[in-house]
Amino acid sequence: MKRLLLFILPILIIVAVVFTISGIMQARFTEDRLMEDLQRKARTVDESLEVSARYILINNDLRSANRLVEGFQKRERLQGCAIYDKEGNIFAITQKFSGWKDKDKPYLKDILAKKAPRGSLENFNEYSVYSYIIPVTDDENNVLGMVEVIYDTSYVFTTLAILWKKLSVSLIILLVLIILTMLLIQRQIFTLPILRLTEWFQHFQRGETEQVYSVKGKDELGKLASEVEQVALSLRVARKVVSEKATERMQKDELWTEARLRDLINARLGESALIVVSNREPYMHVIDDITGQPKCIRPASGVVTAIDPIMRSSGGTWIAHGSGNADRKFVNSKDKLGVPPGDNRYILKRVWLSKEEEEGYYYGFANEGLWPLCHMTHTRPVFRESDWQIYKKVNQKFADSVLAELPVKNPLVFIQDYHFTLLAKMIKDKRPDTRIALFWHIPWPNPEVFSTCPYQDQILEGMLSCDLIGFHVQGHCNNFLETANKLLESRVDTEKFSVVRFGKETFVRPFPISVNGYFDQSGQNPDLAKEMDKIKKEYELEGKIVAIGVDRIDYTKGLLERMLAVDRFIGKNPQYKNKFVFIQLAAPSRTHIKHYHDLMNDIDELVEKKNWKYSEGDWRPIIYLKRHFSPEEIRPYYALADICIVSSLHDGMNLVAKEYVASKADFNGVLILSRFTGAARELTDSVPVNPYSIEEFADAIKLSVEMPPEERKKRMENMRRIVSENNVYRWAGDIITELTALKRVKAIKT
Ligand code: ADQ
Repeated sequence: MKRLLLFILPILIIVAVVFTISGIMQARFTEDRLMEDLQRKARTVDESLEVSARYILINNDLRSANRLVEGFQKRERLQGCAIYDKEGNIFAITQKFSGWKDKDKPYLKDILAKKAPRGSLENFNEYSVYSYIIPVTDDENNVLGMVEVIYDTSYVFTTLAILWKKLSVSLIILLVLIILTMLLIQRQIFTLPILRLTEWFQHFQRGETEQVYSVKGKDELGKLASEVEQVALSLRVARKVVSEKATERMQKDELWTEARLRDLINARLGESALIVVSNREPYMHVIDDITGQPKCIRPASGVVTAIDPIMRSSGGTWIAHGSGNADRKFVNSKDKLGVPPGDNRYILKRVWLSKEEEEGYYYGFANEGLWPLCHMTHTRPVFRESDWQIYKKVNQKFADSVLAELPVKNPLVFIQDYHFTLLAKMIKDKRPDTRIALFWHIPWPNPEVFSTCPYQDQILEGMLSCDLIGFHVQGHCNNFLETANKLLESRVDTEKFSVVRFGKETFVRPFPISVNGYFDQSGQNPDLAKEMDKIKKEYELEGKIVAIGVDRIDYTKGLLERMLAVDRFIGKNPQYKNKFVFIQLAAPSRTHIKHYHDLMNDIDELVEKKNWKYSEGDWRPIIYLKRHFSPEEIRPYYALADICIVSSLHDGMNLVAKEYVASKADFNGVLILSRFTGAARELTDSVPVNPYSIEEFADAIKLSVEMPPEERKKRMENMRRIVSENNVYRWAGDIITELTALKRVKAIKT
């Protein structure tokens, strides 16, 4: 609109100026013409009166004089006539102009002396009048007097005012016509073609290249569209070549790396891009409390930790809730931005939720309902109808956001977690051709427990719209298959590990999630070594045995049990007073939920109590660092810790256990791992622990502290081999391979 105004405004100004100048000229011309007419008329009338005036003045005939001047009284316009004697005194005058007598007229003497007529504009009362006077002489040319004709000139100005009014109306009509014409031209020449081009781009982006959406033509737009098609064709060819080369390389590579995953994705997905959906976003913009400036952080979340490296290697789009308080400042008009910041490897599309939606869907149904339902920690799930309604609404919101991104060919969506149990169905309702995988990051309970959920049918139906559902371990898969078998009308194929419902088959598979292999080695990374030294100095760790815990503050993570076990370990083994330190890095999470809030207070109190109990000089057995740490900040803690404690009461996998193993480049570390984590199935060289038994837990700490170096090394070597082989690239590769293979099976069937 601003640009249009810039274009139209100069034209309007030019037209208005030209029109006004010509108007002024026309008015002047009219005024001159009218005045000339008036003068001519006055002169003629005056001259015609001269003979009668001569007679009147010679005979001093007042009666005839009055009759003559009163002839003007009846006229419509203001007109008058005056007869003067040879002294310049009024002899007779029209009644209307009786006041004219008193007017000072110095010019009369001049007329009498020179015997020459005179015309001039004069003021009379509030009127402007034109007076024309001629001298009256006898046959010998002696002056007898004068005769004057007076005309009102106001009609000249009235005529001019009417003229200006007409000109102004014409100017306004002209300007309006120009604006309308311009708008019409602008719409025809710019807006419509741009709209057509934008629409064409949108279809083209999704791969809809049919004739219906074509803008092909000989005009400029057609040429532009044709150029874009050429670029797209080149890209397609390049992708094909990349895809073939990737397939070749894949057959050679052994260990899963970021490059190998990229090759797999290129080979399997070809032109279609991966779309990932999760609740938590991988990069969040928040206002820094101290500086007041926006900053970008990586949220403390296992899902983010796992998916980010996959997206970095595959590109594509990650759709998530924009929950940072500065998030809106960093997105484009389509709510998207390139991430990681400064090294844009994939697109993050943010979905906005109102406070009410976040409360009902995230804090309410997902985290007070499904989270405790799926974790066996004896925390009662809360199911509120209002939360469920909002949960459905938010799932639909995400489904709409996904549908807007789906390409025409081979759409592939990878959904994360329990926040989106209904999403697959909502997507398939509109786009049944979409291949959808759902990964369930938390445990799946047994059918008896799940049957307490009032919305069990809708949740299972929603999930079974997926083509593939992944859990961390076989046990969770079995629980799910059993749940579907018992609670829903469906057929479970125990050989293929699939559920068939209304002819739709969903495969259920274990995919143990992991981290991205080896982390930086402290010896090779001077920055890491420097950070470790800094931490050791700050907390006086030199010469001490250091154990570490890294968690979101969640009742499933067994944080209280861990503090009690440390307490018991020192109580049972006082020789480790002053020699053993446990550091807990703890990120506050879901703090709006009362249970989490209370847990934070309980941990604060317990740490305070236990530290007070043992404190000797500066030594405290527990260092509790309650805040969010970046992955780079966590790394030196992993690297310096002799022991890592993971004591979850129930956990789908637990990535902290794997991160610790991946960080121990010197093999000098012991992992204490709860039996109730998915990770315990793989990391069998950890020291297993039942966090419910504080006694056993304390003994496990002692065992770890006193473990001989050779045994530590051997156990860590084994665990590192497992983590490096079964890394997150393999996890993603397995899921993508499985999902794309499913499609081939279907294609053969049909
Ligand atoms: P979580 O329970 O969130 O997720 P977990 O596996 O414990 O995941 O990983 C937590 C992640 O957060 C780790 O990457 C860790 O480094 C990071 N983190 C922990 N404390 C932090 C802190 N104070 N500051 C910053 N970062 C911190 C769910 C399931 C798990 C499953 C994962 C992945 O509950 O069982 O392993 O998903 O599938």
